[in-house]
Amino acid sequence: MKDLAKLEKEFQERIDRGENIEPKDWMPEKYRKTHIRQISQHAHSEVVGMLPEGNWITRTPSLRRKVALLAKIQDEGGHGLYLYSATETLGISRDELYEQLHSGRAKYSSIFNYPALTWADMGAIGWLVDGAAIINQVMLTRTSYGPYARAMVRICKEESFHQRQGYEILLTLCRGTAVQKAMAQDSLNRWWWPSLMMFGPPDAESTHTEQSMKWKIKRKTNDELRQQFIDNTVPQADILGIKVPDPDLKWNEERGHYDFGEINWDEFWQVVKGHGPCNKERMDARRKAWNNGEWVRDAAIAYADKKAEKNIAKAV
Ligand code: BYC
Repeated sequence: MKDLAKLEKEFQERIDRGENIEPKDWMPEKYRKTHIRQISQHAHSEVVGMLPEGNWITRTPSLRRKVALLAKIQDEGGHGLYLYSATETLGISRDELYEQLHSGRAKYSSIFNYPALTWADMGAIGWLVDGAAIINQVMLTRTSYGPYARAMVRICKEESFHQRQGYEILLTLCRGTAVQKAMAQDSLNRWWWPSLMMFGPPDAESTHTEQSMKWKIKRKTNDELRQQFIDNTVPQADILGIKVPDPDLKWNEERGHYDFGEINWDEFWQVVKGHGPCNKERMDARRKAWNNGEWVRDAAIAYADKKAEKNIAKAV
């Protein structure tokens, strides 16, 4: 049997050559655990992320908006399912993953602990939240773990529709009445800073970035992706004619990037630790959905058992 150091060296060489790692390949235990953590957090984020928008399905301003919002939310449920499947390839069951979420042990993206107060928030979530997600996830289409990278390709295509539908909601409001434009500005004011926090803590405080970059789980750091998001998004706000709520935001000719103000990291950690405006509401909603769905799971299992019994009877 090869010793561990040799296996680890060969594993790193495969990563350095740009090879994908597949479920049956040997991998260091920490690589497996890091993926279970990251992919399942991502799956939970998709599923919890359905809640702030689900809240607006019955209150869309038109049938056309309702159809698009329903499709977007359904996509998010689908993303959660691909990602739970990708996580299962690492040897953990879906029940265990759900249990981690419902018991509060698993994290999900901080952004979904903020309330969606007005219709403009459906625009801001699509534009900013999905916009931030795309920047992060395009990088993840080249992540080193095959099932995660492949799931990301499809997810990114769908996210780009989500981002456009959000931007178009805001474009319509910004071309509407003064009250509608003010509603768009108010939603940008509330969602801007939490969107920047989605990329995670500054590089200097990030616990996982260094190792994740070596293993090509992450291809760019939290700060690099955050900067990319700001550079892409500020000109889009200019087109809408609304103002990013950051007095220190300024184009820096020398750096070729926008300089921006201090992010409130205390607020970020408060939200991550469960003390954000909607943490309790989101977890209560998830647990309620899980408990209410028990009869559906039982019926599906009973049906599958009955079918298996019939197949066995036919075979013997
Ligand atoms: N919120 O060492 P770091 C979406 C945690 S959903 C909460 O930098 P890492 C969508 C981090 O987990 C988008 N926690 O970590 C859905 C770690 O704690 P643990 C979701 C955060 O993993 C519906 C600690 O802070 N996208 O697209 O190297 C509608 C230290 O951080 C957050 C993904 O999940 C946060 N924002 O980097 C619309 C993408 N940030 O685990 C849209 C996949 C950090 O040690 N994930 N933490 O207890 C990633 O790319 C990386 O996990 C992150 C963080 C960049 C998020």
